[in-house]
Amino acid sequence: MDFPDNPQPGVAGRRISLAGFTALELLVTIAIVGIVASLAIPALRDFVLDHRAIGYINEFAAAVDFARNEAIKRGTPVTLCASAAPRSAGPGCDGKKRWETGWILFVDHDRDGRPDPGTGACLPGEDCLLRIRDGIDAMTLRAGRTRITFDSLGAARGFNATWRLCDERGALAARAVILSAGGRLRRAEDTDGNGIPDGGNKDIRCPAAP
Ligand SMILES: [Ca+2]
Ligand SMILES: [Ca+2]
Repeated sequence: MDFPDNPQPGVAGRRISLAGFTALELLVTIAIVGIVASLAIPALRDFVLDHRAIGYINEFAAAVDFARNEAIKRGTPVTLCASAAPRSAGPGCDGKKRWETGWILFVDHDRDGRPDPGTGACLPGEDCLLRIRDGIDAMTLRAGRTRITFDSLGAARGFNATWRLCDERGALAARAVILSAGGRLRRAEDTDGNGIPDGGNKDIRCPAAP
């Protein structure tokens, strides 16, 4: 078999050159992707966590508003409380301040913080469950109170408190809402400008591990 004297050196040379160029391109691309990812991933993580936290605190605020409005509309006390097993049969307030486990919202005629058994049809004079919220992972919602009971005028005397929502980022990314005795909920502000919302004139604090 005859072999050519010159087995197309130009082609082989181009291949080596092409392969080298491709490898270099690949390295540069990987480096750029790495830099972009190192910048983008924390921002994306913050975006996702912020979105989740805002959605959850808004949902809590909506539940507080709903409880207050129902108390006024029905002319009877309504209670919102933390519950560790909100979907259990006959759920109740668990007496803990860990609202992230879930909550229940119910007509509470005798203001005792217990959804007393009734027909379930919300008949006049009986307690009944109005809303349930399941627990949430990887965040904490804590307050100095285990429940809020609105009276028929929409006031929450004796139940004013600050609810602190924290995730893995700690107090600097935390959110908080404050309930007045008058029954109004407002967002906690950062009055001293250190990036941490304030409740009761001092920075709120987050649990060590959500
Ligand atoms: Ca009751
Ligand atoms: Ca502050």
